[in-house]
Amino acid sequence: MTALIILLSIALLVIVILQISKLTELYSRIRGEEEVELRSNRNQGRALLLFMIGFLILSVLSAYWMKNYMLGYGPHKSASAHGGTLDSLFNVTLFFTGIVFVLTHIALFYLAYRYKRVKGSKATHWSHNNTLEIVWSAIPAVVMTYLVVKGLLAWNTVMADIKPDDSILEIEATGYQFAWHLRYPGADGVLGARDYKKVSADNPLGQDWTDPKNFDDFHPDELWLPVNKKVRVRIIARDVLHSFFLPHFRVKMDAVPGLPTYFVFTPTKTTEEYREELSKYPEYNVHKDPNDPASPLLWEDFNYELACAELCGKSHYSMRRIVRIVSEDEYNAWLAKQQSYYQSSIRNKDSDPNKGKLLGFEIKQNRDALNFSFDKAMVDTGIPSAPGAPDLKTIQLDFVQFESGGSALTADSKYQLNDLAEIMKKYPTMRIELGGHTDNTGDPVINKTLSQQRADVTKSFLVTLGVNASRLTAVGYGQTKPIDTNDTDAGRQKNRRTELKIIAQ
Ligand SMILES: [Cu+2]
Repeated sequence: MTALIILLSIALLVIVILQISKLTELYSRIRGEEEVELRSNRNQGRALLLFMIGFLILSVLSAYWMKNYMLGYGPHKSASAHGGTLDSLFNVTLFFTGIVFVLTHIALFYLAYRYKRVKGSKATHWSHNNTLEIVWSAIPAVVMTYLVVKGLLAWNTVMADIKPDDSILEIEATGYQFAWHLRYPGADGVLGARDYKKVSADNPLGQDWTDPKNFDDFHPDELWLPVNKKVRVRIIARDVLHSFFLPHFRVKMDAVPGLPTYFVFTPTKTTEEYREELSKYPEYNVHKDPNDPASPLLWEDFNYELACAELCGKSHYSMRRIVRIVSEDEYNAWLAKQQSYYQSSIRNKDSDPNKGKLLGFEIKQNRDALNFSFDKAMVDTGIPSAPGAPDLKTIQLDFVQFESGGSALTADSKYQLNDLAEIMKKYPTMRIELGGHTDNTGDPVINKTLSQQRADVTKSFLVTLGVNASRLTAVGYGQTKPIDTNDTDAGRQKNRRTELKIIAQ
């Protein structure tokens, strides 16, 4: 319906214009051609003047009207340390181009009015004027030099890389069609190595799993940064050109396939502080959905965002990611919740080159777990508080293992035995029993002998680590004390174990 009305209006307008031009033709035939032309010149000159005044006033008014929505003005002062430099550079440029904008428009329309054709007047031919040439070459040259020098100085400040003694957080953003894949360095503070040849379905960034620095790297959905901390972002593209854009921080850098780039910046305003600033402006005190008074106000709903500033394909818009600037404490709490990509998605899968090997971080996790068990056991009274309550004085040595069928310790067993020796030093009066256990496959007598040999080997190893033999008792229980069913593989595996019992504290 609307379309039909628009079409009809256009048709009517065309008819009106045709009729007017017909009228003018008739009129000029009556009044004489020249007279009509002069009159039309006069009218057009005046119309151009009117247009100029309206246009200039509206240009200024619309900028004023929109000022609280524009980056750099109102609540949108830069939220990064370097942003102010760029904003002031922008304002200086705006000042000069603003003057040129107003002057050229006045000249354009006023001259069209002033030098309209008048009866009897004749144009003068004016071929050259040295003074004018000098003036309109020199003024722009001086202004341009000033802008370029100021811009260069700003560029050098903004684009400076980190200094060797800077304390920074280095993260990585990889652009691909159509998202930003973020990577954080984890507890070691260093991003692990990557190689594009290793990119696969379960390794989207091509991380090299033989590099231990990759073990704690994690891939969050949102970009969280602590306020007032210098951040260096490594920017990478996996397919086409993208552009890493944080408008509120005046950060923008292209992500170029095959050419890693970076940007260093320091966020200076938390998300909360930015919202608070927005809340002071009426523009941001309206509901997100104007028809729903239950929807949040615009300032409450505000979040910083990471966008892609390169039109990279049809789903380009979906590259948006939320950015949160938080206090140091909130940041650390968030960090503690993040899971390493390697540990949650790769570890001990077929694609893990370290499958079956004990890694440094696991040795540490095992040590922490063993210490925790002892801490609990040493404060325990030994009297079970409830029937079926776990016996805290009995601790499984899950990482003390033997070559299959024999009594030789596997190479990785030394880690947990070392930890145990340390604990024995910490509690010098403690005495323990080392118990060897098997599952029920094979002959019970042979099983008992094997478990005794294994317990003895464990004891001897601890003695070589400096634990007095009198504090250690080795007992082979064979298959007599299963802790799980012997009917399944998993159950049998649990039953084959080395267990220690605290006999005296
Ligand atoms: Cu993109």
